[in-house]
Amino acid sequence: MVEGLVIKAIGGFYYVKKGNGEVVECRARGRFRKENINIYVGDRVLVNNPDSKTWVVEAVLQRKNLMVRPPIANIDQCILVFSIKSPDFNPFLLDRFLVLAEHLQVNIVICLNKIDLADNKEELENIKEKYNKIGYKVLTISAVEKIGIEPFKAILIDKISVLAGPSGVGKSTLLNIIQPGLSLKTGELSEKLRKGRHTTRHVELIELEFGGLIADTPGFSYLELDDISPDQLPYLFPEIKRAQGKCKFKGCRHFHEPDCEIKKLMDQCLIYSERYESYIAFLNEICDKRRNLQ
Ligand SMILES: Nc1nc2c(ncn2[C@@H]2O[C@H](COP(=O)(O)OP(=O)(O)O)[C@@H](O)[C@H]2O)c(=O)[nH]1
Ligand SMILES: [Mg+2]
Ligand SMILES: [Zn+2]
Repeated sequence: MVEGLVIKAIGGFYYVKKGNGEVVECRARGRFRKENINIYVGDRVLVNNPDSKTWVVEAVLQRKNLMVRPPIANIDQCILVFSIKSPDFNPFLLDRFLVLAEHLQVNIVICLNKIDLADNKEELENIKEKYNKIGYKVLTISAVEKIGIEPFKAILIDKISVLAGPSGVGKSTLLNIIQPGLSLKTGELSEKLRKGRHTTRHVELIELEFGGLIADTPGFSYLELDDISPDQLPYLFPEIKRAQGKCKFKGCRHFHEPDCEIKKLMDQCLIYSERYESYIAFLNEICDKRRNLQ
């Protein structure tokens, strides 16, 4: 038996890259279904070819994390791509992606693409400063003018990364630039394909020539916060997490409670009000949903 990494899954077949670099097409052991064992892209598995023809996944090794949509295991980092224009930068949507990535407990890098379309440098700098202060690494990129490509490649080396972000921000364009020959569909063509009835959507880790693996994800316009509890939420905002425990009330949700440290920090402009607005909006959303389920 040898260890390998699942890099693609389609219709019951798993493509496993073995230690020697060879990729083999595998089936799962029949008992997996009975035992409710799933195999995901990103899983480290043990494979075997008993009859020296067909390969079989014999075991799934313990995963460090699992993203649900799209299903990918053992992610090292989420690369959140947003554009400054076309579509307009949406801080609330970015916060939603950030909270979900924090929940996965992976490294996070924000990439601001299409800086060639920015009206002014100041707007760009302000966004960058905001997320830097919270604690996030921010890369500014123009895929079209090939600005910021080398730092973008550098963060991907030898990691398993997931590229996420709204549709149309330039994710596929960026991948095509760092990996010529990939020829991912971009722009209108990809939109048409996405809406086509016969396009199968499968998850795949792309091997980068310079080392590392990356998964492109379909553009999301909306993401559910289903798996996050109201008590977890403050810990998914790094600036709120840093001040946890400093409020008057133990278990303060930083909403209507008096003597709330988070609100004080916001009044002193040490926490961005937009971020607090996102926090409250998400808190309400999560609480409403839970009430409706009761
Ligand atoms: N002006 C400008 N347009 C870009 C840039 N990057 C991508 N685009 C365009 O944005 C559109 C959507 O890109 P695409 O890669 O398909 O976005 P995706 O949906 O995130 O994969 C395409 O028409 C690209 O040519 C950029 O840096 N600047
Ligand atoms: Mg795309
Ligand atoms: Zn509080």
